[in-house]
Amino acid sequence: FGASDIKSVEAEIPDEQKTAWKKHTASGFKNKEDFETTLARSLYNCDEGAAYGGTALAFRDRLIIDWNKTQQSHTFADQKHLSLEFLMGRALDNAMLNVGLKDVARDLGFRMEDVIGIERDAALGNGGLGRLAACFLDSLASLDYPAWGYGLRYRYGIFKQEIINGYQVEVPDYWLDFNPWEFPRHDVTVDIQFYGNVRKYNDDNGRQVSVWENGEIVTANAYDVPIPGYNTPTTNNLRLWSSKAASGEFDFQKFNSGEYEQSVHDQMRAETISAVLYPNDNLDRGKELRLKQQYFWCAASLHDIVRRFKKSKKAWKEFPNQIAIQLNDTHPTLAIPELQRILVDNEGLDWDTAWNIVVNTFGYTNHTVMAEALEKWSVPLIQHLLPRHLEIIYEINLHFLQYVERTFPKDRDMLSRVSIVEESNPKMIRMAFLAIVGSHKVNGVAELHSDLIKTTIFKDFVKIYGQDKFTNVTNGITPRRWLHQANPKLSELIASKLGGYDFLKDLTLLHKIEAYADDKQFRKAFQDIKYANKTRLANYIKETTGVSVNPAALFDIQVKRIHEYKRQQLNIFGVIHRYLALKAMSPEERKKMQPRVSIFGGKAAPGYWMAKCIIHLVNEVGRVVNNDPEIGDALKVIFIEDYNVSKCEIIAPASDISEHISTAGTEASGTSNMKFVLNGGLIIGTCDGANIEITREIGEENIFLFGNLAEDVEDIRHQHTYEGVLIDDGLQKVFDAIHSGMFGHSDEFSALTNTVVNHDHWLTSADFEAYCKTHDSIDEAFKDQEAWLHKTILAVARMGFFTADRCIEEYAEMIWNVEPQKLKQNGA
Ligand code: GL7
Repeated sequence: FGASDIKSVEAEIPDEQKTAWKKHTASGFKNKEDFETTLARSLYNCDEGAAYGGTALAFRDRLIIDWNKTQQSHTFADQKHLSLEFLMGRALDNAMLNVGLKDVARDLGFRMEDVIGIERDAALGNGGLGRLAACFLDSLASLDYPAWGYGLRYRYGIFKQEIINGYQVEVPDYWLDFNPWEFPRHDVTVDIQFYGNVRKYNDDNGRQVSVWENGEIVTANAYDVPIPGYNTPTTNNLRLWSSKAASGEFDFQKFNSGEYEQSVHDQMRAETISAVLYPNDNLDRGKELRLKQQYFWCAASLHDIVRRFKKSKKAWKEFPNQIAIQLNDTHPTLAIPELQRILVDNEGLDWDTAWNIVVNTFGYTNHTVMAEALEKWSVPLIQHLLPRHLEIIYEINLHFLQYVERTFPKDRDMLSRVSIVEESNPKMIRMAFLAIVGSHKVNGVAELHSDLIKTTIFKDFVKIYGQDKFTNVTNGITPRRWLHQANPKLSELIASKLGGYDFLKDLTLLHKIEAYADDKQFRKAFQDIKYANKTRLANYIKETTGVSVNPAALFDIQVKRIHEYKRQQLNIFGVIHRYLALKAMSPEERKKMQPRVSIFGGKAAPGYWMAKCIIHLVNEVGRVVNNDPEIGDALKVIFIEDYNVSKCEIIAPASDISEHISTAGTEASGTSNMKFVLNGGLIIGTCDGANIEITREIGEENIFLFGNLAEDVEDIRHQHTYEGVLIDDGLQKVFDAIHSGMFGHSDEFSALTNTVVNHDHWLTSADFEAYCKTHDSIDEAFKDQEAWLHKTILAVARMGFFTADRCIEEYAEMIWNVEPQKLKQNGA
């Protein structure tokens, strides 16, 4: 093709594509060669895969120019976001929308949805925590903040979920075979050390010097991913590290001495570090390889940051003014002793000067109060893997405890309560405590959560450091992906009333659509869009599960990681309760009931037995209910396989009701609650996480809250322990049905029912009645479609607060002390 005459090739191109090509060539590509190299083949033999590849490469090239300009202009002063997870989803659609050329691409002659649908999700995260990091990158770039994300380039992201015979089966997610969005930086490598020993000596000035020596070296290779801002040339960078065996003398020696096999083995061992994302959400499992991942990534990132800082030739005391590092949960906490090590051991700063720099550089975001998710590492493991870091952690702890002792001389227990080193057997390092001590600010992710950390797990630290060190930044979502991209028709409708798309950068402008809540034409359009989105999901459900669902039914959706605290079990028990009630009715009575589709989706961690039982029960209930001829459209139960970011883009716009029903006090914030409301769905929820602020913003008449309050949960658990669990009557009927074998062999579900009967730690029984009653009132409310529509419009109009842009502005002002840096139009 490359050498042939354009005329002869044109003859083979289908007409519609030819016109598109011509138009596109005129508007984008400079000449035939430019076109060929970008698309890497001609349009005439283009299938959807090739169309995706070509379009992605074309847009990638567009991004590179702005990316380079941005990186040139943001030389030294930046924020750095250390996150083990970036749940990015697909890039092409987002790149097209942010760059503003989606319409050009549409002309290429393919259905854009099909081309976009070819792309694999970049699924380098588990759930909300990883997706939050991705939303923040979008906001940072869109608001012109100079910022980098640093993460790991996992070869395998979160596993793909298949449902086989109603059970979850995990399949590896090898997503890298074609990834046009990453650029290997062969010149950016860092050697990372593990194991070895610490040698001490006194230098000429009598100062003790520590040298970490011997051990094993693994090389970190940088891969960069451009992050385009919306409607701005600012294009930031996400740097992901990949592990490789260190090349150099050591390997050569082995190779030359005939140990070829051994050198291959070393290679594999090294590559294992960045091979796989740990699939646990809100659970800590202390595995050595995970600690290796953490250090590998922290050390590579800090080396990179320090290297760039040193180029500026500024004094070390300037470091915290130039650089802010935000720790996404405790996973990057080793960055604290690592920076202290660099400053003291490598750069020769004295301890206190170095420590001052460290503390002023870091901020720590806590994302959970649940004990099982709080990271601890055993002292012997750290001693073995990172001997110098353990010394530094002990020294940090010593200085800290001396300060505590001076300040609270009478509180004898205080020292053991707040010590970074837990005096257990084996001793454990409490990473959250290390993160607090090593940061100048600590924040929670919703008001209730930020209050809870101050009154429970970090109570003593508030006494020690004062209130000011602790703050709140309520989570948010990017409206570019979660409104404009996922729900283009709604975005367009809003734009038509607000006179353009400014609201995508200032979401508070949404409040202006409140004026249209009673506007006939607007209401009709809004309702039609919801119906179309539900139809799209119904089609997807039909294609993937074979079950037909009626788009006119009430769509009730709970999609998120499967976890006992998120209480999908409460939901499915409620569904069974509804099914039993329907079965007990006469056909006439049944006809009067509000038809419902209960939709579930989410992955269980592979080792989380109870979560897998829940998935199995949902699928078995679906099998029975969906095939019950008496029930028909009155109730359908769907489990959507392999829930991920791109599926959420189809699901979030299609709900009437979504469920955010965690045991009060356990869900730090939740972010899908925001996505669903922003897309015109109401929510049923507990008084937990961001639900509380959503209620405040949208009005309590527009949300369905139920259940015990966080402040009462401990007392109820205490009661359960000492007086036993009282099983709700309705729930007892559900259990009886399960035990009767209605949904398959009841042994399969005994763990699920027994845990409620024995402890009810998650208050499933305690909240069951209120939950079912609230669903009844939802049915009632949904019958009045006019009033329902009014509620949903008001709710959308009032969601402005939940943009991730607001979060970034709060972090920038309260924690990083930075300002945006707009690129000049000429890129200078
Ligand atoms: C989480 C919280 O569980 C979730 O409520 C919150 O919205 C999210 C982002 O702040 O962080 N904490 C956590 O450990 N995971 C979360 O998703 C995995």
